[in-house]
Amino acid sequence: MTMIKVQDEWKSRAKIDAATYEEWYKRSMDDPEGFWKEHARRIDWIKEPTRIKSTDFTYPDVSIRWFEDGELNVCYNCVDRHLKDRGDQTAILWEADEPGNAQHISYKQLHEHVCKFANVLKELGVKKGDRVVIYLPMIPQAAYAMLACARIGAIHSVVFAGFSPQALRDRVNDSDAKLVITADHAPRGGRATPLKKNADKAFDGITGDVKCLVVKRTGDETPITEGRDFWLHEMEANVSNDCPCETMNAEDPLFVLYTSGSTGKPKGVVHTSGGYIVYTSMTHEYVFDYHDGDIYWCTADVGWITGHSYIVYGPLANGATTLVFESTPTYPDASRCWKVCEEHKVTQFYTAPTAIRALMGKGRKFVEDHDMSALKVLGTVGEPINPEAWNWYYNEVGQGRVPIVDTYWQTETGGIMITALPGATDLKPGSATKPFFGIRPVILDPQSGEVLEGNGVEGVIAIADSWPSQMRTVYRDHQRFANTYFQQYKGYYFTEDGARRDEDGYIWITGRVDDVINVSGHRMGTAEVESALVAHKAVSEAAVVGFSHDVKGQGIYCYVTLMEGTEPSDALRDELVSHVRSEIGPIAKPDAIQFAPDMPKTRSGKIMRRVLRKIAEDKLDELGDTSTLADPTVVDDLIENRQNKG
Ligand code: 6R9
Repeated sequence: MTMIKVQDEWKSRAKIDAATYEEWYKRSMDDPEGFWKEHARRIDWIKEPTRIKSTDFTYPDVSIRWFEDGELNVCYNCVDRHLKDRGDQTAILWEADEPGNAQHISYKQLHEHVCKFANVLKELGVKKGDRVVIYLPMIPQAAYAMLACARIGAIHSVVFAGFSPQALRDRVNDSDAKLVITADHAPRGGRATPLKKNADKAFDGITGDVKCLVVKRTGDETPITEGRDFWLHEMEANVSNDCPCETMNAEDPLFVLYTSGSTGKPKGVVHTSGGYIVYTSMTHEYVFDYHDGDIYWCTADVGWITGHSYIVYGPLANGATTLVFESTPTYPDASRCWKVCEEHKVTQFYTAPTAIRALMGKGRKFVEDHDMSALKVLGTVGEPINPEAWNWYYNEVGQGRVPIVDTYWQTETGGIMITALPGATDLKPGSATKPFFGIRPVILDPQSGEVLEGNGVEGVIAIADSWPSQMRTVYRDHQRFANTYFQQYKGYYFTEDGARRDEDGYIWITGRVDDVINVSGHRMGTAEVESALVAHKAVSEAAVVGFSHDVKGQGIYCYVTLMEGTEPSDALRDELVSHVRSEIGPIAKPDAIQFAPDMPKTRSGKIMRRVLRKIAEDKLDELGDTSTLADPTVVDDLIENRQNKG
């Protein structure tokens, strides 16, 4: 297996070399209290914490608290504390959908925008502890809105702007939000989504007195409901640009973010203030080797955890310049990312394997001829990266002179857990490599739950002890939190990912072991797609599985049993595809729908998903034992009627 050694230049520039990594990692394991007490000082506390770590993974009484007697304000740390030394430095570099329209927002300007935004929230009746849903495209106001909530102690819940009205409505209702913040339109890739109209559809089923604050993005015609909807620019004209920061306890919630699991509705993942900001700022600095003056770009959307931790909170807490990108990597063509890197002299570029594969597929002509000499670190996140994509990223984008950090983590973990450090870790294409400080990964035997010690082992990956940015609970459902992550393997946080540790102690993530699929780096519960399908009047039963897809990583394959008397047809197939799209959003669009008169069920009535997965993958010689099926002949029909996966 190829090993790419740390180059001298990476080492000489980096804040952490191999010896420092070893030393700090050992200390973080031997003395977590001391280690985190010291590193918590990277944050400005109103009251510095004396109680550092109070965590217990014992099922069912799981409880996780960090820095619990500390007081701080996260917005202060991301904005105000930088005014003295870098007030005129760019905080947010906004690259709009149409090329050539970049805007630089300095820390001073950021402060003013955030204060005004916070005062508008107050005018609308938002108070400490209230929930605010943010449904915005990638515009600076998305960051202002998040920071304004943090400033006054409101809990934000960002809903990805690509989600449907139905998904928005569920999240507003589940979190009992007081306010929805949206924009008139959301331009992306040259086309504008009427976002406010989507929000209006969601409002049709929103229970309770919820107001709507609207950001004017394009200025195109937009319906406004008197008394419920308010324009941000109108309200901002009448508020002061001074707004004090609320004093928050370290364990006060900062935000809720909904994410898919294997069962039921998406879970509201709760992150709190102190531990989250300590850990995200620290990982941002060391994983990307961020130095003053760098221009850092993460292409994620603020609707996902990567956008929260590594576009907004981590970078801004470090006083960084963070690039906010409204467009797509292929608009107007596949050279967009490299043009932006060249124009803004981007030093760190962080994206997902699906984007890398899509760009690789367009050919090298789009990468060539761009001066990306400012680049110092490339990052990837969201799913396992295949070695071909890794090598292309390394050789074509990085010209073989820039390290790649493959960062493994989850919505639940708040920040990066397994990753290389640019000046410290020799690289292996496809491996996330080593744990970050404070992370104690274990590989468990999936059946027995036993810890597989030593190297050259494969199983599932769990974490043996807490770290500061770990999620604290599922919003309003602590039992579900304990059951989901701590019940199966007692004493561990279970990631629901498979992994192996190779002969050199390097960790390779092999993918989800539950019913979550990963489509273009977006997490999706197969159960969610199934429940959207059965909500259609023609469908009696549905089973959804993932299959390998060249660009998206995984695609969505649906088996659908129709109601008695309903005839299968291509028109119905199209209708079901658009039905799922409108229930969940475009990212959940099925790649194939197969009408299945019967499902392969065990005698106890459980659908044998293993068989469905193999059929969708065309791996017919790997079906395994089907003799325990109630009716094994069902399988032949399924094989015969396999669908083209488009
Ligand atoms: C940050 C984020 C989490 C799931 C996770 C795993 C997969 C993320 C990965 C990776 C292999 C990496 N995943 N990073 N797999 N290598 N570097 O993506 O959060 O949306 O919650 O997804 O993504 O399967 O369990 P989230």
